[in-house]
Amino acid sequence: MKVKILNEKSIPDMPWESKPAGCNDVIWRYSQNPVIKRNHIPTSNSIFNSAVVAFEGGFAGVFRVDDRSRSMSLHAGFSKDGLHWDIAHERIKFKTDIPEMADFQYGYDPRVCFIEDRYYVTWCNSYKYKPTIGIAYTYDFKEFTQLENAYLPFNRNGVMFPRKIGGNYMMASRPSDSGHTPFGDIYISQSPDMIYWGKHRHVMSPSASWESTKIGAGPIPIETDRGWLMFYHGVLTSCNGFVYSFSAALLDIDEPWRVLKRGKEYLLSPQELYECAGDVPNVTFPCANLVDKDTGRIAIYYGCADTHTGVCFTTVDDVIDYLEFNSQV
Ligand code: BMA
Repeated sequence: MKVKILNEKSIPDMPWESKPAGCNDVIWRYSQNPVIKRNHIPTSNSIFNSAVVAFEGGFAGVFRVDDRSRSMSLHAGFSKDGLHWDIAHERIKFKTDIPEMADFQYGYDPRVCFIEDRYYVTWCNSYKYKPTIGIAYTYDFKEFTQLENAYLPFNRNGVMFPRKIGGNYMMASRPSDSGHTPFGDIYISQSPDMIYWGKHRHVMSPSASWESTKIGAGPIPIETDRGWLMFYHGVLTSCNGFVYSFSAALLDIDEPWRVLKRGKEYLLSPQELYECAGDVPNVTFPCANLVDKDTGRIAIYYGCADTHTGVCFTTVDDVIDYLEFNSQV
């Protein structure tokens, strides 16, 4: 490996498939996609933009499940191999001593980030039916304690960094509106205590055609000796509506709002049938990555057409090599 990965675990048994012969892409799909199909549990209409982590010798996750009344909520799940999942039929009921936070309407698009001694969940949480970023923590994926929302509405795609930087927790987010927002930049906000978030810094605006409408952080950024490697989604508005693809950026280690490299092109876009057809066509939406510190292998979990969950693969070296020669900045 050319690039050194910092602060990640060894996950020798994480999902992996080698790049298919003749494939020139930086990211390639798992041959058995989608790994979680829409009706995986009896109550689900769809299971898609979801977050998984290595946990106790296996894997655990928080899944976006839209049920058959089309209510959106988060469910916990466990897996031995990261591919076959046992997902709770009931939604997560967050414990909280903040009455305003207990008023559940909907929740979606979770991310899970291990920081210090526990797993933090961030997600798009409704507050009086308006989306903003909720925060909770868990030690065991059975009991979840909810904290204050990070921001005022409207906000989406809250993605934490896995350690304090310059004395503060850091979270990327994308301020938005109440609907299918036609704009969106990535910002980073800072907090000394996971409650008060401020010192907001602008990171990136939409730029290239594939991401010209809006962009949002995807999985938890990966710390390397070249900077934070962060996958992010970008949206193009076509005659037929939004198209969600994703690429990668490299951010400064100490001031992650400084963009060092940024992909010129998408690295994965909706092209397979399960990404192009579903409840919302033409969506590939990454929410998690597993990274093996020893080999640099990455498995990305992504929502497919707001319907199923897929997995795709790359390596830290492959992505950073790509960015080296194909950067917008
Ligand atoms: C975004 C979010 C995502 C969804 C995407 C495409 O605004 O709602 O959950 O995957 O739109 O529909």
